[in-house]
Amino acid sequence: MANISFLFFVCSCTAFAGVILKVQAESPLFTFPPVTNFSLEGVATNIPSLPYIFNMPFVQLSNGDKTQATFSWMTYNQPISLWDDSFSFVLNFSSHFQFLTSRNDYNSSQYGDGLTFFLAPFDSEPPQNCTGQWLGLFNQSTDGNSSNHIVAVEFDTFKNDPFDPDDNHVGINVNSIVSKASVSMRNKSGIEIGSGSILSSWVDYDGLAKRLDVFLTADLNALEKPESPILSYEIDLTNILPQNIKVGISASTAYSLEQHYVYFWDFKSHHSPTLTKANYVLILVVASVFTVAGFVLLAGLWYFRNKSREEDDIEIDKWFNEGPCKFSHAELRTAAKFFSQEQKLGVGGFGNVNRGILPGAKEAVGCLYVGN
Ligand SMILES: [Ca+2]
Ligand SMILES: [Ca+2]
Repeated sequence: MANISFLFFVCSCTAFAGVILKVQAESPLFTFPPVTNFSLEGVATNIPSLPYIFNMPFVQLSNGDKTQATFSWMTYNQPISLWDDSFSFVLNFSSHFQFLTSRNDYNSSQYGDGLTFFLAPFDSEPPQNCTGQWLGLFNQSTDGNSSNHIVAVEFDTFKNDPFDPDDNHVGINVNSIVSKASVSMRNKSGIEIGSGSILSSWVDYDGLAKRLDVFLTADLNALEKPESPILSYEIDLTNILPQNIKVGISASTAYSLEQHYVYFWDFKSHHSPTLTKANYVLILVVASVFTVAGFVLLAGLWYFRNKSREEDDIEIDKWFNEGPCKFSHAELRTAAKFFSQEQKLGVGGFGNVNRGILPGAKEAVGCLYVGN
C-alpha cells in the first residue's frame, strides 16, 4: 500500500508539474535581413546585395584591412527580457545565424581573430581596446570581471597562448576571453572556421535546464540544425546577466587580412515558467490532495474486498458447523420437478440422479431418487 501511495504521489507531481510548465509557442523575435532593426558599431557596415558575393545582402563586420586592428558589433536594437518582473518566467531561445570568416590569404600568418554571438546588458557599449584577441567584448582591464555581465559563444580563428587550444575552435565565454568550455573544430568535425565557407550555427538556451547548446554545420542546405550540438554548457544566465539584455554578433581583427560577414540571423524565443518556491508549494499541495484521495479509494476497495471474503467464510463455517441439511421428499420432488426425464442426469449406485434446485439455492444440485 505504501508503494502504491508513493506511486500516486509521483504521478500527481508529474502531471501537475506538466500543467505548470506548459510553455508558450515559439515565435521569431527578429530576423536579418533587413538591417532595419539592428545597430552597427565599430567598422560594421551594411552591404547591399553584391552579385559577386553570393548575390545577397550582408553585414560586413571586418573588411580584411591589415593596416588597422578593428572591432565591430551588430546588435538587435530592442531589449530582450531574460525574465519577467515576478521572476515566474525565464527566457528560452534559439538563435540561428549564417556567417563567413575568411583569411583571404590562407598562407599568410596575418589572420584572426574571429567572431562571437553574445549576450550583454542592454545599455552596454564596446569597451576601449577590444580589438584583436578580445573579440570586441573585453580588454586588458575588463577581462574576467563579473561586472561585465557578458556571455558569448566565440568562433575563434587565432591561437592565443596560453588559453586557446588552437586557431579553429568554438568556446563559451563568461565575462572573460578565456573560455569556460571549448572544442576544436579541426578535431571534432573537420570544419575550418576561417576557410571562407559560409557556416550555419544555432545557439540554443534552455532556461529550465539552464543549458546552452551550440550547433555548427557547413551544410547550407540543412534546414534544421544538426542532431547533436558541438558544445554544451550548463549555465544559469539569470546569475550572470541582468533582466534586460542586448543580443549581438561581434568580430575583431589585429592588423590582419581576415574578413567577417553575416548573411542571415534570426532569434526565436519563448518564456517558460520557472519553478519558483510558490510553484513548488502549489505542486506539493495538489499532489498531496491527489495522493490522499487515491489512498482513500484504495483503502475502500481493500475494505469491501475483505468484507466479501469474510461473508463467504461465515457461510462455509455455517455449513461445517451445522452439518448436512435434511430435506423432505416433497421438497426434493418439487426441486427435481417430480423427477421428470428432462431433469435426469444419470444413474447412480442407489438409483436415478436428477437435476434440481432446492428452495433458496442459487445453483442446481443433484437429487438422488430411490424407488419407483
Ligand atoms: Ca583567440
Ligand atoms: Ca578562444
